[in-house]
Amino acid sequence: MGLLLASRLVERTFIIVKPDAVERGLTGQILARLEAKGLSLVAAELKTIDRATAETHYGEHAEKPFFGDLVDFITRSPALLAVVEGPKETYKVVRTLMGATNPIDAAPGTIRGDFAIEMTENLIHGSDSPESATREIALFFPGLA
Ligand code: D4T
Repeated sequence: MGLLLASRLVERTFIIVKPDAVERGLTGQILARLEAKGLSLVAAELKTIDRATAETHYGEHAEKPFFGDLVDFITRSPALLAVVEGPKETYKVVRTLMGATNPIDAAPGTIRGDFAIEMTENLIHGSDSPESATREIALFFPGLA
């Protein structure tokens, strides 16, 4: 009974191993960090994101000066789209492993802190809240939502 209840304490979040990471052959290392932490892969697909989906995904940044570059970047070559699962606040676990958005500020030991140096090319996306995770999983993996 206790085990059954514990197994239900799960939360899913959405990640993108971005084109720069796939191009640099870092996909395995990035996924290994998430798995070593205790998160499980629920779904994964390697694909080039189309512009319309990228613009929807990054809609909150539509008015920002970096929006065009961001969409060009995220659609330029295949990315690994994935859903990962863990305990409560899994989105936060992933964000902590990712490190600060700007790799200059990302702490050593984080994915961005160890492998990235430029702002746009920051290797990984992770949903920034459970609500964002629900929205993003529905956008990229409609069959799972
Ligand atoms: P993502 O969404 O890719 O996981 O990144 P974050 O959640 O850590 O950061 P964000 O939404 O603020 O930024 C999205 C994406 O835009 C790039 N970016 C951001 C950029 O190129 N220039 C900028 O000034 C900012 C703020 C990097 C990540």
